[in-house]
Amino acid sequence: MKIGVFDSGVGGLSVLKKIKEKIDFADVIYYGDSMNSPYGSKSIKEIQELCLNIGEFLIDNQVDIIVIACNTATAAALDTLRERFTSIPIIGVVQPGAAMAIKQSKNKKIGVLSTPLTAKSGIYEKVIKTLNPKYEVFQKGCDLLCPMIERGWEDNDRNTKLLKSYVDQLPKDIDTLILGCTHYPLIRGEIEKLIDKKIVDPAEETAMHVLFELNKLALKNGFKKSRKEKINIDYFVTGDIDRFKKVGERFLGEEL
Ligand code: DGN
Repeated sequence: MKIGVFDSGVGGLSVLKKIKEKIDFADVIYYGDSMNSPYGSKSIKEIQELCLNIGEFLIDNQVDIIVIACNTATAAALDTLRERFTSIPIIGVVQPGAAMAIKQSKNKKIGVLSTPLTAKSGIYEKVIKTLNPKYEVFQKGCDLLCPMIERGWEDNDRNTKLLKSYVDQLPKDIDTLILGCTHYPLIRGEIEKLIDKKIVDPAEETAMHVLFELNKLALKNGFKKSRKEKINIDYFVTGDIDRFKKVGERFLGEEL
């Protein structure tokens, strides 16, 4: 079986990391559209077109499932991809993250840090309120975090102040915070130092959803799920490969 994972660049590697921890019987094609990164500053239409092309590429390469390992791309293009490609399951990171946050939150007040586009789309609020209208959702778009994380986050006063300025714009009484961008797990420790809330990383729950869908497919199609010593991952990158490798290794937590 083969999983297609894509992102605007390296961010999705933090999702791939969790998939690798949970799934040892399927190979992966990872598509990093780093030439067009960041998606956060593009229009919804542009992101949809880029994602449709990537979807076609992955389907041509016979993947059994597609994972949109990017909150921004999920917000802009999940529905578009599901409408166009009806033959395989397509999973975004938002729904799994939202469902996990609902399970975690006791006072029904959830905060989300994300790119400005994800925040503006209101996708977390829409999905959470569809699951349970009693929850309140507060989204903050953080325009500067992605490039800083890619450059390598430096733990200094200036960066802490900036991060704090974003966190402080969320209401004090939320009890759960979603890391609504696949870059943010890399600074989870720094965020935790500033805010004493339950933290939800949608990547973890996304990996569980992928496992669930693959099990369903295996049952339906009679596929054998043979455990592999090491799964095969093919990387396709539209931008600079050396940079992808260098930055991506921090996201994946191992050599690329
Ligand atoms: N990491 C992506 C996300 O989860 O939204 C955003 C990356 C980007 O395009 N800036």
